[in-house]
Amino acid sequence: MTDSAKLESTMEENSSMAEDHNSEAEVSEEDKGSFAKGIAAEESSEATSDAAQTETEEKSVLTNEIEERCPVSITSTRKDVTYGEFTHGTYASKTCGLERGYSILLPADYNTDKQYPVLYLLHGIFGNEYSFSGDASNKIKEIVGNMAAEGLIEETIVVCPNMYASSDPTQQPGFDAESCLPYDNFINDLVNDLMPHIESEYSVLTGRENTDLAGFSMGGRETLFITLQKPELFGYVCSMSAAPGIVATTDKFMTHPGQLAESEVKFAEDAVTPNVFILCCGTRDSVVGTYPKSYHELLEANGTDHIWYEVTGADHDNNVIKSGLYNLFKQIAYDKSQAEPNH
Ligand code: FER
Repeated sequence: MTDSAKLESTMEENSSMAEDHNSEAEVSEEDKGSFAKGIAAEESSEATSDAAQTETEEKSVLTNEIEERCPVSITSTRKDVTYGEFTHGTYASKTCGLERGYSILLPADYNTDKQYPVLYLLHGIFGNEYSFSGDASNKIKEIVGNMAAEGLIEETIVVCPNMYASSDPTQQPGFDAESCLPYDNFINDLVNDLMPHIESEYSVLTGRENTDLAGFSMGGRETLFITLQKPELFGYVCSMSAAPGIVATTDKFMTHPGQLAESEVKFAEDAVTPNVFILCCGTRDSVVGTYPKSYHELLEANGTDHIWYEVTGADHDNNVIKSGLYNLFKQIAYDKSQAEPNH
């Protein structure tokens, strides 16, 4: 049985638990891997044709239209593009009182004479700083590299932290309220420890116009939470397949006390807010279901501007990650082109 099949069968078994509010879902070690980086997606639409790898392929058109699927031309390995590689670093987290790790994707020609925008990218539950860097099928390197090579976006540094910000190195994530607290604490670690570290150690552009935030599932939930709490820090945001728990609810895994009241799921009146704030999810998400849509509805009811879209047919998987990152970068490209007509 593949990881994906096992996760699906876990989902089926657990669906009977929807009404049993006291049950805690049991998840095997293998399934934990699937949560962290998404269920392995069918890559049929990804079949790399030679045509997609030539320079004659169609270039992306700069519009602000959302495209449900990331084009194959953007996820392809192109002969004429040199891609960055992930490396690993650590920082002193005052928040946790620990040295903590992150993966970082620097552009292939990273050069301290230049300064680069930064995307902070947050993993799913049971993940760590290797969840994205260890999964080549999410095509992060290709999406960033190809869109920069096309001149759509600046070459961008991608930082993948360990989002489990516990001061107890033995604490483990799980489907209960206490085990989730370190995820909710990540906002402090990010803002007070990791961002200052990245800004001092690497040649980066600072400020909201140059700072992006995205995350998948548990990372999508914290992306939403962090953005609502600190909207002035991030110019461009994408919350993908966000997990439940922003507001109080009980799903098939656990009872969530809620990070915010429903009336708080909005930006403060006078807040400086992101230029682009995207929420998305697959229409066939077997893990978080319609929770992302419910966040969209809550934001809408509370008058908070955002873009909401669904990826038709996608599950809790890399199709959504590829789509979300592509559309985030596409919106950045469009927004920058409007702000700087000569760019
Ligand atoms: C939950 C459902 C889904 C939950 C977390 C998830 C903490 C996260 C899934 C993932 O990150 O893939 O009830 O509670």
